[in-house]
Amino acid sequence: MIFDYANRVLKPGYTSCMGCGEALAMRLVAQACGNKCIFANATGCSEIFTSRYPTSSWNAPWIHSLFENSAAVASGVYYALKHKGKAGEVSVVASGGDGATADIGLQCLSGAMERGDDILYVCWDNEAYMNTGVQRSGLTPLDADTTTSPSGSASFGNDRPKKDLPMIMAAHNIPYVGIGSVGYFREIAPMVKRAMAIRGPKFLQIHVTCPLGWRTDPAKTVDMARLAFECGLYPLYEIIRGEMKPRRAPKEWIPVEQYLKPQGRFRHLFRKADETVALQMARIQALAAANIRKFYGDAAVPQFAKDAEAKIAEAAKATA
Ligand SMILES: Cc1ncc(C[n+]2csc(CCOP(=O)(O)OP(=O)(O)O)c2C)c(N)n1
Ligand code: SF4
Ligand SMILES: [Mg+2]
Repeated sequence: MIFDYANRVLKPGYTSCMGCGEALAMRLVAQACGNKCIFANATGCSEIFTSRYPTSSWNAPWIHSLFENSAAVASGVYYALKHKGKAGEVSVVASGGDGATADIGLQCLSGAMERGDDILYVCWDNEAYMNTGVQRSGLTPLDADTTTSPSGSASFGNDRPKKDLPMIMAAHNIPYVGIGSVGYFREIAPMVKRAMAIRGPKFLQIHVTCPLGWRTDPAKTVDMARLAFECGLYPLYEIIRGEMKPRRAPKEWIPVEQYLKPQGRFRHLFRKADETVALQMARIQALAAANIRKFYGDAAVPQFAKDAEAKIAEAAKATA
């Protein structure tokens, strides 16, 4: 059974948008953690849609923290439990969106991981500050159109590649780092269970489709997240006690266009077909190629991705 409907930790009635990947992931993570758990939740969509005053969907102790400090709040709860001799009995889970985690809360998160606090931190990565109207975060992908990285005649949108947050977390030498996806939602609960079986600091990042910010069909939430993995732009893996375990590769790697085209945030890349756009698309394809090579070796990189890398190298030579 993947879901115990009779004993839900996150109960129905929350007010997320239709097809919200963050809500699906949160429901599965909460259920896998169980209600012998104390949750600290940074502000952001997940906090807002589960706790609309005066109601709450939480069937477990839950604390609303500030935007930047859910990891510090979770650490405080852990030390209080430890002081009372209950640290092994009740687990502590902190969470936040990509903005809360990779940008504004990174210092609190780093501190908790460095101290070795026995908490699980979960980042809901929908790739922008969605709750306040789709602003760019450090986890927004290259060329995504957001309100603070708008595409237009002078710009292809967000001009920086996504920050590699999981590797920043791995650099803290913590015993568990995991990257999951709502595209493979059945794998989320087992990942949480593997993490929770380990004492010490644990970090889980889940790729969650946001139909509002990505401008995608709410019925395609799972499909979209799958395409992100299948094109190589969103690698999925676990690092357990230092051992890297990439998710098994898809049967075939697909070109990044198949993932980007159905999304309104990348529509500007498909409006016209000239050399500038082709080069930009090659840049994105090259990011996917680098990911595939990093986790599965050079032989796994498909020819079309190698061609994109060659195109970029050629363009760089021409401008040198
Ligand atoms: C210090 C501070 N700055 C800004 C805000 C406003 N704010 C609340 S939620 C939010 C965006 C959250 O983005 P993210 O963490 O990615 O979560 P999402 O809504 O995308 O799930 C912002 C900017 C705040 N609450 N506190
Ligand atoms: S804006 Fe996005 S993340 Fe927020 S509730 Fe809607 S679909 Fe979910
Ligand atoms: Mg976000």
